[in-house]
Amino acid sequence: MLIKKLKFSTHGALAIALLMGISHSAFSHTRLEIPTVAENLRISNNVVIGHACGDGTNVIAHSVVFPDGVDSIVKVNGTQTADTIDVYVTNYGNLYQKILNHSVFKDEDEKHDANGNTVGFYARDGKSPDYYTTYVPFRAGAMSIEPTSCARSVKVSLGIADICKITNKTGFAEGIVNLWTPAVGSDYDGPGLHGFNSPATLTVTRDLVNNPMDAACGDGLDIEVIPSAAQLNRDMPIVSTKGKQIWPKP
Ligand SMILES: [Cu+2]
Repeated sequence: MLIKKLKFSTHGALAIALLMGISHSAFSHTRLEIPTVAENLRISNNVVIGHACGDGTNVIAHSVVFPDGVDSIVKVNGTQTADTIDVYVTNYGNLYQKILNHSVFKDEDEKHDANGNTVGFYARDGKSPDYYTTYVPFRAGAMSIEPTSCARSVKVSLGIADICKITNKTGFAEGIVNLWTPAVGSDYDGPGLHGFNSPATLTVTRDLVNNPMDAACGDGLDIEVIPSAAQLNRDMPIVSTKGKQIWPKP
């Protein structure tokens, strides 16, 4: 990509790109390799780290959270509802597993909730340079859309941090961390930062042949499930297997 060959910082290049009318998405924010999948299909996928925190920086740690479906925010056609995700998904919970891979980050682990369900993972002790694209593999289990519902798609928003320098929360800044989180009022919103309110998502589409919608559903409903602020505050930190919180610094 031409832009990548220029010796500007990501953000300098961004300003120029904006002047040229190029979408910011051309810079490969952190996203999923496969952002859309049919229901009832288990896939291996990757979080794709598109860049670090500017020229000369490395992503040295990476933290991922999936909405747990317990207190998650659920939206229907863009509007928040009191429904739980169970209204639209028959098997929500524990759908995601880390695929072990020490090629870039030497230490990793899943994050589990009180029921032992995987609600995220972290990878650390590595270096992903600003000019590299790094794949962090995980398995996305087969999601089943509730047949009696009118859901035609379910979009799962992730909370992700690409950490270039380990700080406490007050140290979050450009050049230090990229927070790809939904802005839901958690400590990890990152207002003003590069990835503000720009989470990676995985959209599951209904299999209309094998799981047809009732005619009364019309075009159907687009559902979103988003981690709550309380969950992000609980699950975004990287805690070592010995129980020590590594990021953010306490
Ligand atoms: Cu970006």
